Amino acid sequence: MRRAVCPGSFDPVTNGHLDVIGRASRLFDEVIVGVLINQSKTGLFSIDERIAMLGEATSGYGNVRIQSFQGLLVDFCKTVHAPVVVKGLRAVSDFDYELKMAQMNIGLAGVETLFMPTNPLYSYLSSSLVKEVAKWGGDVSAHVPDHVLAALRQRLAGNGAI
Ligand code: COD
Repeated sequence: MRRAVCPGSFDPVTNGHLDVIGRASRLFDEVIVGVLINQSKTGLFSIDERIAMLGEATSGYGNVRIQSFQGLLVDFCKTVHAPVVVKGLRAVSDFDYELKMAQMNIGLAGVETLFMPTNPLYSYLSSSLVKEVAKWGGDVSAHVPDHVLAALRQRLAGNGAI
């Protein structure tokens, strides 16, 4: 079975992430979306909330599983028996950082990285930007699925941001 991991923070999942996950799901038998548990960073959404949002957004694919992980990505890849990581590349600035991680990951454990050029529709999109715009009441409805938009509105209203 050809299996790949799409890793990230997904706080929250955007249409840019989903484009890469969807394209990976057509190339591999199974795609495991790995949600990083980062102890040193508090997100807007909990890990369970991110997993639930990803699960709903990818329920139509049939071959996509969502799992959280802690520690090194290469160890997670080993645990789920995936020799390949798929990453989206938005810009040259992404490439600089991603290349170093890819080289480290192959050196550490022989885990390969496949880079997918981002869909130009989403090349400027990041979870941070979506949160920033939503926080100040900007319209992010074109950038996230409807259920993520609803969760953002609810969370930010709860924070007194909108
Ligand atoms: N278009 C296309 N792709 C996109 C877009 C977009 N608009 N936005 C995001 N992506 C893709 C990118 O490939 C990105 O890498 C991925 O989605 C996840 O994005 P985020 O922002 O949710 O997640 P990050 O960048 O915070 O995730 C970083 C990792 C979790 C992948 C990384 O920190 C990691 O591997 N950590 C584990 C610890 C480890 O192994 N460290 C050593 C690395 S050598």
